[in-house]
Amino acid sequence: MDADLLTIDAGTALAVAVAAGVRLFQYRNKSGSRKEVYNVSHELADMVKRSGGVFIVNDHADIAKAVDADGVHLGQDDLPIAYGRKIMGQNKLIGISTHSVEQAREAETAGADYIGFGPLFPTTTKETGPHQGVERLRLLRNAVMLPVLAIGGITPNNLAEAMQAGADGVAVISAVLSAPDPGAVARDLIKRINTFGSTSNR
Ligand code: 3NM
Repeated sequence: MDADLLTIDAGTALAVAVAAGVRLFQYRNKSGSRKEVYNVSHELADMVKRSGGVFIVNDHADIAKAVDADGVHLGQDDLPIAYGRKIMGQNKLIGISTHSVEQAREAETAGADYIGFGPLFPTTTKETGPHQGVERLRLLRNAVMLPVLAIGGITPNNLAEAMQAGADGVAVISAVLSAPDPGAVARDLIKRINTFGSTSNR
């Protein structure tokens, strides 16, 4: 969930996603104050806990720890994984955004629990370099054992390409949040994901 793309409040958006069957949530807020990120994360963490889902805070390991989130997601320019682990402890999840096989291998060696890889397709949600494409995802899939979540420009129409290239799952922002009926798109994505068995070799 990206704070800058929300047209309704975060709690309402989360309730819609929970009702649609989404179980893994990340709160991403690049423009708000840390106080706002803390307050919203606190509310969302409680809601996700009640729903039985998994809640990850983007960027801020201290806030993730403070709200007892299930994990933190770090970018290449954020805290090193070892320090994130120090804050979060052994029992929480640490995810890392990666944009190359080399970064994915580094994340695996450093003890990440999962990696994001992207942008798989063109996206305007984040300023990124050129998109990676499914062939690079396929190469990365074969280079690491960690769960790989594909991100960037994923929609119900191209989700199959990501899964067929070896993604264990997908992370989606605008296709859901910018849709006239976010719940319907989330249900559609989940239905399509569930047609793929586990592709991993773990
Ligand atoms: N990270 P949408 S691409 C947050 O490549 C983010 O690491 C990316 O949003 C990466 O689903 C991205 O709207 C934007 O394209 C994803």
